[in-house]
Amino acid sequence: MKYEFARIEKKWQERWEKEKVFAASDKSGKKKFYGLVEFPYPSGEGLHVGHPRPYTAMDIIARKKRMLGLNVLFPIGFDAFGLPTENYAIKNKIHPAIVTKKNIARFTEQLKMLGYSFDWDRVIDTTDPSYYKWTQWIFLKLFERGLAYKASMPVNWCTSCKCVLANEEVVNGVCERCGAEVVRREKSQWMLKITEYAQRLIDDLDELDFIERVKIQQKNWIGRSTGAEVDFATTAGDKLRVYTTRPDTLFGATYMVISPEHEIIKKWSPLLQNLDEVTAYQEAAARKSDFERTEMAKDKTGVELRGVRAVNPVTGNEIPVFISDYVLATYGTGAIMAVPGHDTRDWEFARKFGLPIVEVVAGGDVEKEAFTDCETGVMVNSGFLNGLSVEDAKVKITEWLSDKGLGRQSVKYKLRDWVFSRQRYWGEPIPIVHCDKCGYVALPESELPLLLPEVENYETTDTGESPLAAMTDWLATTCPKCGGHAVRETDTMPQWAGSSWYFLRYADPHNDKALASREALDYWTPVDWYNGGMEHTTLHLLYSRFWHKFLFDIGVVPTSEPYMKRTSHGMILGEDGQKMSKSRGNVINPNDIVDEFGADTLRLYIMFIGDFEKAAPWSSNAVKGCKRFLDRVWNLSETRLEGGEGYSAAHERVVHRAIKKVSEDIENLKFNTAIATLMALVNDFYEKAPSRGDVKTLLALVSPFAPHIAEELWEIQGFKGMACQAQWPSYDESKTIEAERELAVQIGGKLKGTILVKSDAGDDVVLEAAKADEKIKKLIEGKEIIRTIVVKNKLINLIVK
Ligand code: ANZ
Ligand code: ZN
Repeated sequence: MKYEFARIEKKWQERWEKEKVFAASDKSGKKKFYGLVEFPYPSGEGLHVGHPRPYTAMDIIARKKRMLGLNVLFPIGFDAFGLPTENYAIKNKIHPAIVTKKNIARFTEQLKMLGYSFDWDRVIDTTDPSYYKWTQWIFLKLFERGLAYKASMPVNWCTSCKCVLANEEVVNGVCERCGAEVVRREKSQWMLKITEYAQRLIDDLDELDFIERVKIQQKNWIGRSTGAEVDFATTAGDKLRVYTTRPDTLFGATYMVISPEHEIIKKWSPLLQNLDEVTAYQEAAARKSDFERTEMAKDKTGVELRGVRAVNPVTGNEIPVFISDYVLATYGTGAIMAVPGHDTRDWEFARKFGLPIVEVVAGGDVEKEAFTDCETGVMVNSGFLNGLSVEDAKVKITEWLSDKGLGRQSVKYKLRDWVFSRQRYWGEPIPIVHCDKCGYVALPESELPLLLPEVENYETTDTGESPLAAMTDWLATTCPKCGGHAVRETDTMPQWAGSSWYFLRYADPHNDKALASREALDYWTPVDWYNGGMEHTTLHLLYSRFWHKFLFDIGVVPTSEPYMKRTSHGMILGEDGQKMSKSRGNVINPNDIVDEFGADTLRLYIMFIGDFEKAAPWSSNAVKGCKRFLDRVWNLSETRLEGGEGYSAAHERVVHRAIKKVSEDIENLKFNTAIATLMALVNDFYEKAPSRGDVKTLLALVSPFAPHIAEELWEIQGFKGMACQAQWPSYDESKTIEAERELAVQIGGKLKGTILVKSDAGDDVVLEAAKADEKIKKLIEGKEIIRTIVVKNKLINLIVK
């Protein structure tokens, strides 16, 4: 019979679903395993070939854990609020809820087509009111504890989406989503105080099994630095406070720079002789993004605030104060002491404006460039700090400053509070009203979910307000506190809201009394293994760690961290090695592959494509190779073999070795070498016929990768139950070891013969065996062995004189 993948795949998908084979059991004495993948955004394009890589990987892991006897939770859902759906709805005049429904149905069908062992009874949809009720509930808790607040501040404004973006959503100065230019705008926004958790978000990484690059990226993003705040007196009377990581260089501070937005400028304006010039510069800076102001700015610009001067507290010198856009309003104190001798930006600025450059750490040539690599240097031109190391000077100057009340040690973070409101329709309404008398007031919990009202027009207004702002009926309400007139909040939550806690809902998805019962959370959380994209490291992954810590603090969840382990996969590129995109015409549609070769081939190929953690180009040829492998597995066992279920003597060692290798490779995400091992095993079986027991093990090992064909052959062979419910094969370490090995013997690096020794034999044993070999004995007769080099299990090289 032929390998009829289409029939077989449909047959087993239906049986798995009907018999609820992959339902996670809430009442189980077994040890649990919670494997998580990032739930998809159900776009109109359907599943693309990037999705199956992480999904198949975790499916393999989940299937293996089940076979190892664990109670596995492997859920899926849909992260369905957001712009693409809204934009589609606007263009086609269809309600986004209808678009979402349709897209989810298509995604579901595609995911089922790939045979994933998801628990389909636990599917969640972030746009379902029974789900977003709890997203709103968490927001209310944050508001209650002062961690959600409204503030007017300069925000990133995408000129095309007409929407505020979080810092994390601005990549290289453009909108992460649409690529349009991002400018600064002053707007009143809901903010979440993620900064309050900055230190814990760093510290707790230590206990987690996250891949190193994720930890590093999160730490860098949070950006902790230690330094000092220093107060400079000014001729205007007010003090100007700076933040510096190099207080030791204070003697070299020859001018100061404040950000164009600094509030002191307004206060000083009556004193300024060049106010027009200053104002013009402020306006120009406002139009630039942070990225343009820092990363891109090759040429330093700025304007001196003429009429005010500052005083360096250690030298007593009067120094000029500038505004320049290389100093950001949102970091430190928005003001710096400029040390051109040791900071490159300051050096460039000083050169351009003809300001003095003083060397305060010896070792460089500050006439040529800033000497920045000076952390191990010795202080010069620095009065009472002269002769000290940089390290000691930092301590001494900080003490000196605090004694005089001029400064103090300080820790700063690059992380900013999370801009949490969006002026869009398709998101969770923020459950807050504004009352003239009471200010911002939370809706009572009993009014949740606050449903998104029907609107006629989903488009953001040109003034940048949400379409909800045009819904006069919906807007007007009464204040829950005083009963007076109040107005609803019209902004909605960002796309990251629903995904910040979704993994908790899977534990208990139908609960209408709580986001999940404590009992279910105690059993299922934390997530044991979470695989997802590197692009989410400083977005979703950080946000959800923050929310989880908050929920831990208010006693809702049992642990302070949501995920024990985090791994990440590389991207799948087009056949041309470029990123897949419609415009390049190099997109592979998973449905086409499944139609032509079957889901098992697609799964196998996508795991065989290369190192899981690295990007890999698609190869149509290699897809065919994977199909051929499955054909060979089929042909080997499509008719029932004779005999029992024991291993044959002929294959015992290779079978044990294969079990060991595949078992370990799956845990280490080395799917490609696991598959190569299976291929080699099948080759062995073609050389020497396998027993029925050998085939049983092969099918069990194949089953997580290509589950449908494994089930069908399992059934044909008459093994008990289903392959996916079989016990994962175990191996005997001693049987994986080769009894003897052939080693090369070299003399002076030239091959002279071979010897047989026990596998993994020690160097002494190998040397004795080489010396005892007849041929070698003759060759070294009368010579002295001055050195021996043994490469374990490979060769021995004798150096003789
Ligand atoms: C004097 C100095 C001397 C500095 C020196 C550096 C080197 P990190 O390490 O990233 O925290 N800075 C402070 N606030 C700033 C702002 N709002 N915009 C732009 N730059 C700002 O950076 C801290 C250093 O960046 C601070 O230390 C300050 O320059 C600058 F040899 O002060 B330093
Ligand atoms: Zn009120």
